[in-house]
Amino acid sequence: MAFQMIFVEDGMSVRRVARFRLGIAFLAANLTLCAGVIPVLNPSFELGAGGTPLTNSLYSYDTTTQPYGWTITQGNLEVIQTGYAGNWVVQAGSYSVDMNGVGAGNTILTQTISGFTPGATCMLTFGLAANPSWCNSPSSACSLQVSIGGVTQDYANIWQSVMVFADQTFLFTPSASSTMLSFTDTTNGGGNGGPAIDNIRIADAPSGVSEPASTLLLLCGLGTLTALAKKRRQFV
Ligand SMILES: [Ca+2]
Repeated sequence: MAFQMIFVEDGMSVRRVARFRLGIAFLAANLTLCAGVIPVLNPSFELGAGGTPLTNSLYSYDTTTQPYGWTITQGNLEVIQTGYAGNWVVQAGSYSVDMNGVGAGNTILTQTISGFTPGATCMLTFGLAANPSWCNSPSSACSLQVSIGGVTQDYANIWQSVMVFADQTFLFTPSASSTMLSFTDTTNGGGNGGPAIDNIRIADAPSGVSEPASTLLLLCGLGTLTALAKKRRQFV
């Protein structure tokens, strides 16, 4: 309110005050953080149904046993221990997920994540690799689609002759306190192996990282403030 009064006293019009308030609103919206670390159940796929420790297991959408905290809504997947077949690795713990179990393809793995501040920008981080027995050349590359908080990211040309996980990240701004996280194997052709995931994390975005839409809004806010500051100097 103090800023508004100063500008009005300097001869600012009601329209300019409104624009200034809009700029402040844009800035406030884009400075809102994700409320720290958002908990993900069984984020590293170390637990089976009921929270018990895993063994190498095939999980399907139509079985009652699902990885703890997660729901397979289509197809099937495998939770695989490091060292399996002599070439399987993990990013954290002892297990990671092969998004294609046996032949089905297009497996969808979901978890409803809660604890968000609506409108706050968060960052999803996950380890991504390829099953080196199946996705091991450009012609047999696999693909994955990841969705959360209204943002969908596609990862194509996933292939590795030697399996190694690498972090993938993207920003999203949920509009509600809970939102669905989903991983979909979008590889064509089925097979018995696909993209691999592990170590799912959700937290505040590091400072200096902005999603494109937020950046645009932030620039609009800054542009409005800059223009008004110039106008104000003219009145002083
Ligand atoms: Ca793991």
